[in-house]
Amino acid sequence: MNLSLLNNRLLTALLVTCLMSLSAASVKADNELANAGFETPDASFGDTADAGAPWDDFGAPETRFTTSTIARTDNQSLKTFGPFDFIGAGTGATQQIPAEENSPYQAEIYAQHITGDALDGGNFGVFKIEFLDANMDFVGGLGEPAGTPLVGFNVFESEPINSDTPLDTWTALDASGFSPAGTEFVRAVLVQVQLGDGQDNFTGGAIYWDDAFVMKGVPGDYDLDGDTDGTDFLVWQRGESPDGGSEFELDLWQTNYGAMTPSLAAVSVPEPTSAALIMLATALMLNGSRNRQR
Ligand SMILES: [Ca+2]
Ligand SMILES: [Ca+2]
Ligand SMILES: [Ca+2]
Repeated sequence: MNLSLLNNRLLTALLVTCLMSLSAASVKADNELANAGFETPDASFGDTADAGAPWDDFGAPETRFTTSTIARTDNQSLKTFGPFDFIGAGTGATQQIPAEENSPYQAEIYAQHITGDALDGGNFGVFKIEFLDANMDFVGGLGEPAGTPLVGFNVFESEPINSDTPLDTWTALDASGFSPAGTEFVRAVLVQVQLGDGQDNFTGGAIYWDDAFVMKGVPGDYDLDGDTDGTDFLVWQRGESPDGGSEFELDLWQTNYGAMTPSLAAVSVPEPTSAALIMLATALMLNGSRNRQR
């Protein structure tokens, strides 16, 4: 085979790769949650007491869910408030999806409270993920909960939204975590807790939620930031990954070095067009240097 034909084939292959990466990069996110933006049911004619299937509501009977025109994306978000039971119970919504064991899961939601209905007292909300086995029981095992679980154990919980959180702005709540052995499902949970004094007083505030996100991340991503890079090696070395210091995890890291979850690849580095241009430029340089060698 002559060299220029080989080079042409190389160029063609690289171009195809570039185009494939372009189309892959422009697809947003493998979010595994359905109705993640709370766009259904349509609440344009008023409140609804439904969080929107396949989300399941929970909380006291006084709980109300309201799809709101305060939305981060599209037309609606989910609003939680109450329950007005004076005992500080939680109210919120859950959704569970199939999951794989021993895997990183990226989980996030956006939340805000607003001027005029701000969270006060000790009232707060959190987002979390819980890993369940085939019987829908909580799975014990790897990882430590980031906070005190409100529902079950082996829960990965975000920082709270509370009276310290800036008003009138969407704040990302991250609840990423590792699934233990035996995991069959991951359950996303958003919860608001309204405290009372046990009698007839309660403090106030509502929370708006939008754009929940759960997806399986890349193996070897031990700091759960969506990529597998040098920082993850350091986390593994310090023994802070689920099975830190193990050969198994080192192999996983090596095999997946440079990998990135599709969602992050879509929204962050590298710019797809510049990546394609760099690859094309590299191909042309290779082509040029080979031609000169002849
Ligand atoms: Ca929305
Ligand atoms: Ca990482
Ligand atoms: Ca990183």
